[in-house]
Amino acid sequence: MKRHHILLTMLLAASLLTGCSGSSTMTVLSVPDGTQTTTPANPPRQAASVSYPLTICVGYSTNADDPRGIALASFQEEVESKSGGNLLIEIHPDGELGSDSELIAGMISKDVDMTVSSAGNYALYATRIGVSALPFLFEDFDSAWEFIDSPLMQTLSSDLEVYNMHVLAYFDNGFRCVTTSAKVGPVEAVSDMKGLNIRTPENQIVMETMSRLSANPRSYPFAELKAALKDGTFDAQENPIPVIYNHKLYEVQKYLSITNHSYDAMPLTIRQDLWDSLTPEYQQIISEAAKNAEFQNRKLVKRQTDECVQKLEDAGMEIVYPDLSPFREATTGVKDMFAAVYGQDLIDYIEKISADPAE
Ligand code: EAX
Repeated sequence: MKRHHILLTMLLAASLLTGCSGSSTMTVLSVPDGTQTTTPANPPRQAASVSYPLTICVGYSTNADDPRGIALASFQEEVESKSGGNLLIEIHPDGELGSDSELIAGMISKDVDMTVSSAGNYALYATRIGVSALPFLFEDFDSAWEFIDSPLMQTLSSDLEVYNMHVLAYFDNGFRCVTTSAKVGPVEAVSDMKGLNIRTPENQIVMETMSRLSANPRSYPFAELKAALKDGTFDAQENPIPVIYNHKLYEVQKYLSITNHSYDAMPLTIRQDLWDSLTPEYQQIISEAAKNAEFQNRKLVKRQTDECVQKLEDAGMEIVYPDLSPFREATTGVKDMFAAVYGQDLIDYIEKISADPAE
């Protein structure tokens, strides 16, 4: 725990010095590609006006078989029963309410009440929350969860509040791997990534990682991805093994290369103004249900990561285990690029966790 306190102090001190998010003035974060995002001065928080029974709409981009869909179904059951039907959870999978980036924008415009998406997708707004997606940052789930569950991550999560998002829990998507079509063949070495026509989420860190590997990344909504792979719009995509299996991407992709190039934490968020309007009792019901759903989600993602490689092979995919050292080497520049935003201390701290996770 001591480790967390030291860095938390450093980070908080740094944010006070640099007026990072949470200050009452406008903060300009110059993100590595030269564009600038501004953290708006904290508007006075205006709680929504609500009446009960209250329906809360949750939107997400994958199907209901995905571990996030299964966890949200449990969340719905627990919240509705514990609130005696005063809180109703309406779930919209498959991008019904929009793509990942549209869902997150919907939280700001108050068109969406809750969503769950990759941390790197939220980084379009709260840049620092994307740190966990840096390439090859975590070796395994335990070190990833040690960081994600640290008090430090709570500090980074609060960067979203100024964008009207309150983080309830951190679901898991797993470690992202590359798949390719029969047409282009397997990715067995970095050289096989050159010019690869690969789809990514609208996630700056993943796109930069693919670019550093000399691929040709383009973002595209997940709900339309399978059709785009089928018609040849893309030759490749990258997603964690559970996503590949639960969306039957083996029907349109021949090869799976176990690159584990980016850990994909997934903040489960609720509109801050809606959260602020809830009674302490209802906040507690939602918090507890979110943490129980998180536990279930992580267990399922870890299990499917272990079990589904064989299932994908049985379904006809060829599994490739490339030597990852050249991939790590080629992508170290992404960390350097973002160090300016995250602070080298934060990156060093996370790498230390990864090197020797707490027992
Ligand atoms: O898991 O768009 C993506 O590739 C994301 O990983 C999405 O949440 C599906």
